[in-house]
Amino acid sequence: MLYTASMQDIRDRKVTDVYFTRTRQILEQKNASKEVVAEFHCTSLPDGWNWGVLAGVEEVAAVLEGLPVDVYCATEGSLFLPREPVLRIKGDYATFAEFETAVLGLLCQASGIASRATRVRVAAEDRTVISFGARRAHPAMAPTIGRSCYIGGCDGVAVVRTAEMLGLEPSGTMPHALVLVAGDLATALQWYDEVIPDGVPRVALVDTFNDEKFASLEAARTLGERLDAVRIDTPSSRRGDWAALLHEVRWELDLRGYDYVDLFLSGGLDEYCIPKYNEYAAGYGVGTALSSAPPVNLAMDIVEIEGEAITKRGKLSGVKNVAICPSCGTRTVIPEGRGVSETCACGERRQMALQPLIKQGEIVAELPSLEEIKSRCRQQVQSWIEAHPEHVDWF
Ligand code: PCP
Repeated sequence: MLYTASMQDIRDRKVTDVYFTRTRQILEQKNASKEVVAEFHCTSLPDGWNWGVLAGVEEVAAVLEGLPVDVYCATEGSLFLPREPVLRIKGDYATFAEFETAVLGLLCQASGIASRATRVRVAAEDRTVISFGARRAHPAMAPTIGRSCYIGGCDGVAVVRTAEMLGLEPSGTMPHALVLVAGDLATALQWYDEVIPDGVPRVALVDTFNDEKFASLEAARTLGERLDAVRIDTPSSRRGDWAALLHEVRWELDLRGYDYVDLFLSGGLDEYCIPKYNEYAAGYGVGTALSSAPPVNLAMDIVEIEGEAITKRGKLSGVKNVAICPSCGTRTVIPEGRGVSETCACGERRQMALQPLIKQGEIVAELPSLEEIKSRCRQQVQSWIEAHPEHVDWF
């Protein structure tokens, strides 16, 4: 069996920290539950990140649907900053207390992966990025991890079931195992070309037995114009000056007329090292950096009880929203319903980030498609870094 919790387990309030169960029991027995508003936000982002991207909203909606609560939420794929609320739940506390663990788990992990994927995307510029990270996480998590990677900017995912759920074609090259079992690269490549349907790119893995330069030339001679790319996954023990090796491979391929053969890189890649290879690479396979991205440490805090603004030490009380100017991009956390001007200093009408998602258990928002979410993410990150180029500060 797999040690995974089902949707039913979550809906049955079993995926909860037990102190919430006990709190609900106490409040029910004492007939003391109250109408509260709880907000989700983080006070900082992991690893010095300068922006976050919200993911996991569709799953949160599925978990909270049917509860007697109202939920406001930023649209999935939206950029957010520390201290900005991204989600708000209003209702009788006892009715939703036990969902805090699950809702945070969904948002924190998915947003961490999506946010890291945006950084990888920025680093890779317009090169292809494929999510290779399923092998670093529990297999039951592969689809949600792949979805977050895709939202954040990956062009494809390697796992078959993930691609199926997202409506994509899975992307992949060939494993070292095929070259090893075939006995040599040329045989593996010929078999691949014979068996795998046209339309699937022919990408030769060139680091199994021999030097990448000579193996790349062998691959190009073997498949000629049918070869799309070589994948260079040099073991870390042999990397040395990897950029110099890539330069050499590119040079030798070009010299012999194989300039149409792209270089696709994988193995230990992240947003910090990718810029060093952009001069040579047409694409990257990124695994651990994405699937094991740090979670965004969102917290759920009560900010209002029975209509009165109240919260714990270190937090701001009262219901809030984020007023964003679509023209100048200014973002301001404002107290909601306190008559704060809807007009930005630039004269444009500001838009509120948090919008109704669920009203008394019914999903009232039209959930955006995956492509809409991805495109929102791309546009918002692009606008943000155009306005704040100093936020791309890691390379
Ligand atoms: C790739 C590469 C990395 C895997 C993918 C994920 O594996 O070697 O180890 O990348 P990461 O380092 O970013 O997590 P393959 O080369 O396909 O593995 P195999 O040896 O099975 O062929």
